[in-house]
Amino acid sequence: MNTLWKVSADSFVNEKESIMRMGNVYQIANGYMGYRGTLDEFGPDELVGITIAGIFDRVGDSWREPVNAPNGGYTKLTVDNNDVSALTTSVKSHTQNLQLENALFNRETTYEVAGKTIVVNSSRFLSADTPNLGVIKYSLTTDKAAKVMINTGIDCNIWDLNGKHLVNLRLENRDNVLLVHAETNELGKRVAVAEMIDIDFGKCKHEIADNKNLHTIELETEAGTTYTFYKYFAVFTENDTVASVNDAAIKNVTEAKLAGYEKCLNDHNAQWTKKWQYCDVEIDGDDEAQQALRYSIFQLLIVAPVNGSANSIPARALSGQVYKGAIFWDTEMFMFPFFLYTYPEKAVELMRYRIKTLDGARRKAKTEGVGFEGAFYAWESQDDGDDACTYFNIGDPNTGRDLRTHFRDKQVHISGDVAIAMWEYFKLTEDDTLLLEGGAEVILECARFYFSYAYYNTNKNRYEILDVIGPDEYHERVNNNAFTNMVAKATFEIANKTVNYLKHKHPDAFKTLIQKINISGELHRFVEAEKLIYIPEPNNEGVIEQFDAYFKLKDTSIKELKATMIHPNEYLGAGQGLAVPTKVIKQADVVMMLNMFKTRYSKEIKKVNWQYYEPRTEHGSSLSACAYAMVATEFGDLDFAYEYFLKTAKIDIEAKYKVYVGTIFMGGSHPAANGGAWMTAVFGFGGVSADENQVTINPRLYTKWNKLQFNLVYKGDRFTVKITRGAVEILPLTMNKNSHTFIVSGQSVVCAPGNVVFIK
Ligand code: IFM
Repeated sequence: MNTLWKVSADSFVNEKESIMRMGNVYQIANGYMGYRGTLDEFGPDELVGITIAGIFDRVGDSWREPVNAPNGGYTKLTVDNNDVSALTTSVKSHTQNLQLENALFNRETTYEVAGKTIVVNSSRFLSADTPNLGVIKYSLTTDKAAKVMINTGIDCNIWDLNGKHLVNLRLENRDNVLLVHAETNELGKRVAVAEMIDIDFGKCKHEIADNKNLHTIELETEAGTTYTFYKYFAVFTENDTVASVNDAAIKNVTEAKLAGYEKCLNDHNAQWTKKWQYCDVEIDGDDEAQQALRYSIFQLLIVAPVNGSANSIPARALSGQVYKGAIFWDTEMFMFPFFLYTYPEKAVELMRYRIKTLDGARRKAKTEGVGFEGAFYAWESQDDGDDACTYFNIGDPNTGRDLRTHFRDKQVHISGDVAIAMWEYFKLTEDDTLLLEGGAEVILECARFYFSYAYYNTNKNRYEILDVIGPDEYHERVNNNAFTNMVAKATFEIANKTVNYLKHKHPDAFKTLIQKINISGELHRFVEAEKLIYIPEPNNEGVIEQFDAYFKLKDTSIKELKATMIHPNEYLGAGQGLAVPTKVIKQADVVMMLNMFKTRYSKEIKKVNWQYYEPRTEHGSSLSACAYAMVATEFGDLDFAYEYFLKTAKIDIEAKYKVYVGTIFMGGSHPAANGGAWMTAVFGFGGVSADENQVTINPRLYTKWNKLQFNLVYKGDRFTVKITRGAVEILPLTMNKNSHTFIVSGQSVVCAPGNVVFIK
């Protein structure tokens, strides 16, 4: 297997921290659920987690979080009455790898048990073809005859951060299909896991022990013979549109077993072939960048929502319950562009999720602060759109007290982020069904929210947005954050465009919509606000002030600031944080704005602001590096861009990230940074941008790279773009429906279906 298509380890480190990080690196997922990269015999203490997308639960006053399913992938052996586990048995060798081409996790462990050598192999995948299904091939070989007992089935000891989420667990055996079914604690939603094995050796019994529903297989092994069996497990919840989750799970595993391992794997592989055809990016001349970027893309592909689910992608993907499984602006601003430009059928689900949760956003607007109009999306959004973010969202490790944070009530840019993504989808796909399905309503409600939040400064004849948090979360309750004001302006602009579009193209739908939300008397306000909203402009040196009076803050270096920390996990923001009185910022803020609104700012302004803010940015959020990388490509410092590109691209493959903020555990994967890696490659080094008229490519190939090749979808048609030094080749698919204009380094070309275009 090509090393650029896999990640691998050749030892097992028996330490909690390592097991936790490996669980993230080697996770597999299929949009429906994620399965952490843990070993077959592991349990909750090793953070085994099968996290189900889109189903949440709350226990007592603890945080609401996604539900982890009972582990249908569990298998443990005893050899001559000795338990065999990488945790307790002598491990002679261990290798594991994750195949990126098809999301297959493999492990091989050789143990020494009572003078005998036993080799365990297993491969697992979560079907990309049948989302509820997981499949495992498990083999064992002993070097001498041995008495082996295999315990395999469903482990109901579940790792939860704030659980126990499943109540009334019932463990059954229905004609050799093991079934565990239960209800969620809060809403009583039904969850079922079924498991079946395909085994042709040993004596098989059913047993319930230690909260596990098991097949126990006794076997006298022959020296050197390999014994292989297959496991099929299925997870269903009440969110699946099935009459009975139990019956659906049983049916699913029964059919899978009948089809057999090879067929299940082939169907799964076929889906993966398609995913990579749509989404791969090739970098020639730089294996490190290639592998990290491909791994980042892989991370996005495994968590792309199941078609028709209207689910979105949490900030820690499906790597566990961290960050409450919540959806942040990370999705729209950092992940969505990847899907929009490569896999729009997934981008549309992300947007449907925001339509589905619009009522939650309306509830939040009404109840937050003095009460607002329109849609104020949840900072941490779960299934119903209500905000999972608490008012005291971070614990102080010095005092043990919870800190008042204003992420929930003041990070108002979230609504505009949603509106912008919604419009981008329409712009680049020309598909207006999403607007008609509720997307237009989302946009208008977001504009309505900003209008009700904005303050009209009569002296200055301008609208201002006061008392907010911008992307830099270390400075709370600031006025006129440049980023937020720009996002609000863009929202008004988009709302005005939406109105004009619907009025002309879909007058009936327009009428129905404005009646439904009773907004006709307010539309003129959006036109006025678009014009009159205050946008902080560059000062004489060209620097844009991040918010009112930012320039008056103390200029301390990050090093100096950090030297005064009492605790390594201490949070630098909130009320008393060390960064609050200083210019030290957590993450890209003005630079994020320059990246989002590229065409509004010159190269010089980008450079000046990058240089001003970069030394003051802690990059304390994984969202920061890619913004700095992309803006650096814009003003031509490709070495800086590359440095930040590697930071964002390697975050999850290297897994060296911090896992605590304050007292909060947040060890999981970083799909926003993964999306940032793709954006830096394609938008940054590839110089790609698109609007309703054309695709623009201004290549900025990094010195080390010989070729950058990627795939794009534009208005439903697909293209491969190859950038080499001094040349660009565009390959439109033969099955494309239309010709499209590309502007390559200022040269306009028409790309007709099947006609390769070469530009020197
Ligand atoms: O959305 C981000 C935020 O910008 C910084 N803190 C972490 C959140 C989730 O990734």
